[in-house]
Amino acid sequence: MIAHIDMDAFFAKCEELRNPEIKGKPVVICVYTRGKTSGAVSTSNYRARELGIESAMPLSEARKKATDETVFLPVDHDYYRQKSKEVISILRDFSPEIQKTSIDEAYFRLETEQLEKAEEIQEKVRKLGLTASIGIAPNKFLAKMCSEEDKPDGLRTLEEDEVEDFLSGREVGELHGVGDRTSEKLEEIGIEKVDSLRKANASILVEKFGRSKAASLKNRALGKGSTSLESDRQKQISKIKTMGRNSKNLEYIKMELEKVADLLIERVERKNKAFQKVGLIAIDTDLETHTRSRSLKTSDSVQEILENAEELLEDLMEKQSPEIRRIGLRVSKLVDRESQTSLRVFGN
Ligand code: TTP
Ligand code: MG
Repeated sequence: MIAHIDMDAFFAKCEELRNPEIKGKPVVICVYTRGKTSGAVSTSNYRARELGIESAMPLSEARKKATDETVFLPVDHDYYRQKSKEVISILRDFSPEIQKTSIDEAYFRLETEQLEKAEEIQEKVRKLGLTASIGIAPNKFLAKMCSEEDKPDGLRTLEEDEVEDFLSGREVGELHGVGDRTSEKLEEIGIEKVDSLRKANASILVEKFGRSKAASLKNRALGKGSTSLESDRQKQISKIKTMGRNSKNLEYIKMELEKVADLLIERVERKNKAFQKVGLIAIDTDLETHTRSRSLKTSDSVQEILENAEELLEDLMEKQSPEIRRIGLRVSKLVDRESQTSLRVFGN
């Protein structure tokens, strides 16, 4: 079984923890843009949500809904990251395999005594002064949906034989991973409910979405999904591509390298990582692999990857001058990067 943990009103709870005097009041965490006059709501505690103040709302609107006792505070990512680490370290005592997916969410594997372990985790989180909701299910996307079911401080488990009931009657948009655009497109072909998606004609889905997306939609409706965790202890991220043509020409290879770097940095960003080592991988026309690497100060910059990789490439070409067929890049010694959540309020 896979478990998913999602902290409740995370940033707001963190602030309540260090400012006990605001506990019980509506609390709004803000990302300010110009001075303190404009910005957006990062999150709000449950009291503020009762007033209708929610994530991503413009501050001007939030202020209109606020009562006199409502507290507005600026985001402090460093502090929340610290608390996030404390939560993850609780999980480590219960699970060998953890995939952190954001500052307040993680998947983890629970092989035995799932319910007891989840309760213990929640208890330990409460002792930190925070609360978490946990979902336990046969795969990741169901676990994620379960963790949202009984928020806050909720615990929901779903057995294999309950999956169909759990999903049936829901709108397709309630399936984790099915966004507004996909829901709209499904509606265009007359599919609004999970039940109709489950029974939908495969060829119509393929025509509308392409083979791979159609399959993934169908699987979601059937409650099937991935159980593999990309452990956050992942050691490296790499990307390699076959060049347009085999070459010994430095400028040409550098051009291909830039494309690889663009793809690599996307992965690095998606995983919210920074790195301390850059490596070059070159496979020549005899299929021999050449590697070079270099340590650096913590970085998350594509420019830095490229500058270092180009020097490594120059060195390789100068010394061995192989005819290159495939070129790749690797970053390793990964560390967690600053959270990107503050950007999400602006829809990025
Ligand atoms: P969420 O887990 O979506 O929200 P939450 O933890 O505040 O509340 P819930 O109890 O519903 O889980 O996001 C985690 C943190 O990410 C949240 O505390 C603040 C931040 N965040 C933003 O900065 N912008 C956003 O648009 C959202 C949704 C979250
Ligand atoms: Mg949360």
